[in-house]
Amino acid sequence: MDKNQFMARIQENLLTDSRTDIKSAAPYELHNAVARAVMSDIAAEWNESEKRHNSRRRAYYLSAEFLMGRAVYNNLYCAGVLDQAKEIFSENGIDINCMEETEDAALGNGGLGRLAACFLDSAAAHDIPLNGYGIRYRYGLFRQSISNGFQCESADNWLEHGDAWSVRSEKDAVTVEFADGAVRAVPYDMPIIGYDRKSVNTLRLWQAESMGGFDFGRFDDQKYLEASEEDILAESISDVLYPNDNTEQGRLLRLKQQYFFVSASIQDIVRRYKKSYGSDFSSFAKMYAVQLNDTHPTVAIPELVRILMFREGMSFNDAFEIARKTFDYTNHTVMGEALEKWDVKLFKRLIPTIYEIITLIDAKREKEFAEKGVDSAKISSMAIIDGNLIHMARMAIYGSSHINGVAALHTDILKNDVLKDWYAIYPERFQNKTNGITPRRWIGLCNPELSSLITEKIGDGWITDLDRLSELKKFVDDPSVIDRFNEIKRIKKQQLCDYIKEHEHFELSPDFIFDIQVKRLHEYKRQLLNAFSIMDLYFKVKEHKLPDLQPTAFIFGAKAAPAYRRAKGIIKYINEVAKLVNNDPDVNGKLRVIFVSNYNVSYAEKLIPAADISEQISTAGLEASGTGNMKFMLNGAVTLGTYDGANVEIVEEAGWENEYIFGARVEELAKIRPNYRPKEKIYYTNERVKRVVNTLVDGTFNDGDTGMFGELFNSLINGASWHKPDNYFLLTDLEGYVDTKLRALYDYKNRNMFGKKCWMNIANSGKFSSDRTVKQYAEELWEL
Ligand code: 26Q
Repeated sequence: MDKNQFMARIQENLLTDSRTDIKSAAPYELHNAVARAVMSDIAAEWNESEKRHNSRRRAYYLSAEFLMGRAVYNNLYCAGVLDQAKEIFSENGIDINCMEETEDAALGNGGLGRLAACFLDSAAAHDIPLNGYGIRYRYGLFRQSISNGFQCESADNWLEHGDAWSVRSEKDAVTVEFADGAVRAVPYDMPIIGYDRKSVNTLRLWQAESMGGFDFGRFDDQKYLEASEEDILAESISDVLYPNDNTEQGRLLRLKQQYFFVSASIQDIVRRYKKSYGSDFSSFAKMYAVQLNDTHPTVAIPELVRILMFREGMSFNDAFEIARKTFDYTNHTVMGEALEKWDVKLFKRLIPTIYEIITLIDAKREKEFAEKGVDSAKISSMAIIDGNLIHMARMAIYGSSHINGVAALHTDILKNDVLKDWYAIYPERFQNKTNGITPRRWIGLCNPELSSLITEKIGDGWITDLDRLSELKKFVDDPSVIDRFNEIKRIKKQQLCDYIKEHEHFELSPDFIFDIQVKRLHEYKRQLLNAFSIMDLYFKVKEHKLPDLQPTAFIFGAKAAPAYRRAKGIIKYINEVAKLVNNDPDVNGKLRVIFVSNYNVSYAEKLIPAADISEQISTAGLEASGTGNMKFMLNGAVTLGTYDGANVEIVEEAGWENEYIFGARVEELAKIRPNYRPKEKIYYTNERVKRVVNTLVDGTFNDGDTGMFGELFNSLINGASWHKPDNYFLLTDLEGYVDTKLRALYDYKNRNMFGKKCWMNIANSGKFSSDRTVKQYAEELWEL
């Protein structure tokens, strides 16, 4: 559509849907009018893509989370009409940024959900037939506000102004059966607009509704609440996203959510198969590949078996063979507390048939292992049904063709440690697929200034072929190019300052170094280590031990799971550090600390392009990959990080001289761990460490009498009933961390030298495009 048609469509939509016009419309009305204009513009291409993909082998991505973020700018950009939209808005005296007040689909917690969103974008941009299946949560990840330094949560009502980017497909609704009754699953389809309209794929999200609906009998008996009871119970299934990241919580409703969306999706895929290929299922695994995004959708394996057996009349063995060929499983974590295990009783109560099928699967496994000569102790220690628990990862491995880790180091840890027994039996099933991020959202859209510079230097092919960024290397010794990069970085910092001033009421200067740590709050990600390092710098600045330090702003953003007490204590601690530092006139010209509230995808798009230093400081071995690290790299920040997850590959690509790596490695920690006594060996003997750690308990700070800081102190020094002291090795790494951080801060003073490091990060970031990742999935797993 050209600009005039676009304008005409917007006007017509405003008039018919909102009875208004462009001059007097509210931001959300503008948003909806623009969205519907784009939707009608792409409608034919959307159908055409679906048809084209249906005639060949295709893949489905099953995920409990899709962290899509705001759709409007991305969709305008990928559909190639963003500039037109900007013109239309400015010609009418409207700031296109006004639509930032609306719609931001946070249907995911963090890395795993955002990865799913990046994969969908990449597949569509390269015409790879990949569709997503998930849950249409009524409320996404909670909104965070900070009150007196504490996190407060409120509901994320993302559908408040409607859902202009979805199409409800009533005709494809299916029934999902639970032992205590059935519910209706109604699909909402979102178009995934590939860059330059290469193809338009689909994200299908299921909403739970009641079968019967409103009960007029009860209403007539004046039982008004009971009349709606069935509706409320059914709808509760897709009500809210569980706000846990990397922890397992074996709740009934969570299991209901999983089976609900999985059963609906598998029924949908089977229906499609029958429509295209008839009732002979021998080609099912030839036509479809289904990727399980962690274990959350793993009931898909017994669910497909159930449907093939009880609806299509197949034998268990034949059905299971088809399932095994169809599914692949991605593991995203090595942390014990995140590995899903479900109570047998819960399963039996909710989905008894699925439980029966799992017993058949486990029996088959035992037989197969015995035939392979696995000893009987191993056969039982690897049980899918182990005592009163069902191990979802074990079922996922046994019932899949492939299992993959998400970075090279992570896959090695799976093979040699966490899943070594499984690797011994099925070495051919294990693969690595290093994560990636979509360059469209994570530079093209969020950093148009840097994108223009790159395009000026190497042309515009890089946005869908990110390896081409390596052509930037030849400009590294051209000071005028580095100067321009530095100028752009300053512009992005200024933009962030303006945003933070408006939203956090906090003033920051772009002359400061921006050192940023944004990610979910978790002990293993070690935001507390970062806060400790700032306290160490604070003491040094006060004692005039850091002459000519370049002023530095430490920026944090993180949500803590609402029930994760320690994580919430860490947020309070960071805010206490911020208060002390920012209000101390002896240091606040050199150091500033800010915790931004409600960190989400849209905030990330503003923070990441403004960073000089990217904090990636997880305990070695525990961050499976990380993907924020890649976003910072692509936008020209250096990594200050441990040798963990994809940081390992970032250093490999960019060169050691362009990153700041510190801390104990996986092998060292394995040696230290058995006899680690941080209190005796570090705390009592190292005054620098002691002074910083003591700020938790020596009255420097106030936790509002919650006891949170005392508990954090104890977790480090004394441990707890369920873990040893300092199990994330903050004390081990603190000094090396601060020293490395200082090296980076002093290096920054040489603006050309530091700018070159940033430039080399951009030039070497090609590997971390999710285009590369998705192509590897397509070729090496799905065989598309
Ligand atoms: C499980 C059961 C019940 C409730 C919640 C959960 C749950 C939810 C989300 C468990 C784990 C998650 C999320 C995990 C996650 O985001 N992992 C991250 O995945 C990224 C993409 O591969 C990696 O880059 C990160 O390193 C990894 O932490």
